[in-house]
Amino acid sequence: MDLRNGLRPLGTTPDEFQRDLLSNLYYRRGTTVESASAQDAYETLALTVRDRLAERRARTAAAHYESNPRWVYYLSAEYLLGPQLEQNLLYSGTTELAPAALKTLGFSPEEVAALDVEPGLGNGGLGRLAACLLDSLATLDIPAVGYGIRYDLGIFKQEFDNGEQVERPDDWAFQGDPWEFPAPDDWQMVGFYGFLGPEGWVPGEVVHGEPSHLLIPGYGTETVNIVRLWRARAARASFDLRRFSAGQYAEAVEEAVRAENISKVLYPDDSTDMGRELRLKQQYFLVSCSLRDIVRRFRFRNADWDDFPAKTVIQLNDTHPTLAIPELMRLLVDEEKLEWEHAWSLVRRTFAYTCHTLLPEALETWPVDMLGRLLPRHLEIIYLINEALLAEVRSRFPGDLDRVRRMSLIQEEPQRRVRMANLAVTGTFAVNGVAELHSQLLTSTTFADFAALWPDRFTNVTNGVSPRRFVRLANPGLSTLITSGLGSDAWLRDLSLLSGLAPLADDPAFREQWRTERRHAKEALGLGDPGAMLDVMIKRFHEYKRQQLKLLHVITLYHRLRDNPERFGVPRTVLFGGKAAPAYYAAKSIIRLINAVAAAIEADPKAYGLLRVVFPPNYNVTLAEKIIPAADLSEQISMAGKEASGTGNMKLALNGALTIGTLDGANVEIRDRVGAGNFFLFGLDTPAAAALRASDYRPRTYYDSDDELRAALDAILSGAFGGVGQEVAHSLLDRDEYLTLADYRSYVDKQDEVAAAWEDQEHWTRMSILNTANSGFFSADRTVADYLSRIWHASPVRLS
Ligand code: KOT
Repeated sequence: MDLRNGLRPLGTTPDEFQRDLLSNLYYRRGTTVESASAQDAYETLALTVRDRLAERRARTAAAHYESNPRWVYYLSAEYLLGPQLEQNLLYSGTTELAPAALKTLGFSPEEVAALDVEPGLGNGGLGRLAACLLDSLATLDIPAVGYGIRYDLGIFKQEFDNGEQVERPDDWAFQGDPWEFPAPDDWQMVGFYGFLGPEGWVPGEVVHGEPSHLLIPGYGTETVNIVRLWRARAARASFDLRRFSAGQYAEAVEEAVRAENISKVLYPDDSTDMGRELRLKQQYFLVSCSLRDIVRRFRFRNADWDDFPAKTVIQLNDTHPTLAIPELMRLLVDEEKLEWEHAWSLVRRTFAYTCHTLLPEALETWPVDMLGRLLPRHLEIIYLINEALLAEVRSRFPGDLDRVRRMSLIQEEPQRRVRMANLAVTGTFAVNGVAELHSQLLTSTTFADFAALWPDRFTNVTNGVSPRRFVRLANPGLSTLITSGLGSDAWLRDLSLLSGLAPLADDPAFREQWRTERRHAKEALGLGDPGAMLDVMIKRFHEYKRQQLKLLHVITLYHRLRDNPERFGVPRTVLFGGKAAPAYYAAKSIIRLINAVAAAIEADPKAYGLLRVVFPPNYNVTLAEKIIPAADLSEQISMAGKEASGTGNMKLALNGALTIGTLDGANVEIRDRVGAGNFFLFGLDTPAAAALRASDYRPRTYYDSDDELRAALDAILSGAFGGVGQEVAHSLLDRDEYLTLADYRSYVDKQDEVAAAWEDQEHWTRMSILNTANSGFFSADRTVADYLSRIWHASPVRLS
């Protein structure tokens, strides 16, 4: 087959690229060189780059059609894709061509790159993981589609007003998104509410889903996959001309507004269950549009439903898309008229579920009343699934009523609610956690009952990150050094090759170069003295992650330098980055207090040149790519047993930061690989933390017995930081849910070891190189390879 359909590929010479850029400026942007704005230049460059990927996309689609492969569909309510321009330049091989071409339009690459707005369609780790997995799926030539929601407003923009977080809307696509291909012809219809009549479900409200897609190119291969994002639109006829003519302008568009609100805004929540009807509507909207699209695609090349599970695997990114299970049952039973048992066997062989949490409060449940009103047929289907589940439990564990109660899809007390995680485990053939420890804890705690019933269903797939985005693009200087050290850039597609750097840790000349590159990255970040240790804690704000522990350490360092500036030791810049959910008041108080402590230290001349706290607002992927290469110390200090995995920990270690951390999430695996001697471990482990939590834990005993801890908390309580943060101190002294005070001494002492290690820069550099060299396992390519061999069982389709 002619995969190019007779099309000539776009040119790869500087002249051809420049000619295409000009042509796009005239014919697609509709302007001229003389009148082009920076925005014109940016959008024209984006189109010129996008065309090169679109050409590969067309050939990918043709090859996929030809081979009728098994497809991986990734369903996720969030994608945190990061800025697109530099990635697409790299992946299309045009990075070198762009600057000269832009110059003919009169613009610098920097001013144009600054206009590339990142689509913030996710909150944090879960959304960024989805983006890294799509990158690796394309890189490994796996036929895959990501499905998500095209929120008009992404994760809010964080500003500080008097140190306090304020949230501003993130109107990311206000100027239009040059990377996006609308596909209005592929619209789907989604029903809500209504009733169950003799003919089945009659929805009371109907909304259209209109898709658009972004290109997901593979690196070092021709494959270009897509992520398809749905936007809610009113069904056409919903404009009420009668009301409009009568002057009721708002009422005339009411229905349209209600429909379009479904994809209006990303819920800015991380690791808690967000129980709101609009959120449930979003979830069903995503699921319903995507499943119909998946079925439509299946039908291109297949006729028999029995082939569906062999051609399709649908990965649920946490429970947010779990309604896909009853929705596919509904399509098969109500619309396709399959027998229930037949349909259930297809469904059960199609879906797999990834769990991303250990926090009980993050396990989604929906009020039965609400779900039944919004989706009456789905609730009925959930009840039927539950009947079969509970029958199986009773027959396997006769008389064990408590087990039946625990495993039921319906929680009865204090309110009847549907347990989405139980539904997800019941309707899938594979359930995975996201790090070894997490997967173990899932089967021993959260899903212990289900693991007893179906032990083979549970597995682990340790998270990973894109080495292209988080090393090559974020840290070009270090990447060049790695390539020269290894003699090849093959590590970008096989990150295990980084192990070849290990012998170079003993080479003083290489260590010198390593330090030079890391210093350049710090200078590029521009946060003052590049000789100071850059100590970073970048992640969403949550009490379990324990930014408050880092803050107590900062206050302790500050007290030490005030008492004894000559003996302070190594200069540090402590950098915090991250957002708190707008309604998470405890986390917002911690942010406020960090800013107050930063201001107090900044205002104290004694601290000058020794200690600085910086907190750049609006931490996002763009900012992460600047901070990570510059970091010396990576703070991964969650209470053991709470962080499912973490992925920032991997990005930082890969770029040569040393970790100070607890034995939590993927920290365990990072330490195993980089070596205990190159990792600063502290704190209670999971069993010890769980035991202390289960006992009569009294945080005040630590306050009473530790002078430095007491001084730090007293400083907050006495108003030393502008009277701010007293509630933070009280919460630690009275409750301390996450054992911050119990781990304080171990943490501060370990930080003293960190400082001592920093004094020996040759040794520190050795450890830094070994962190990079031994972190190749944490490539998302390896993660995808694990998903393939343990869950997806799909094969590559290569072009050429
Ligand atoms: C949010 C709501 C409900 C359930 C889970 C979440 C969630 C979990 N959001 N982000 N996560 C993080 O996912 C990352 C990718 O697996 C992990 O590395 C991280 O530990 C989770 O906290």
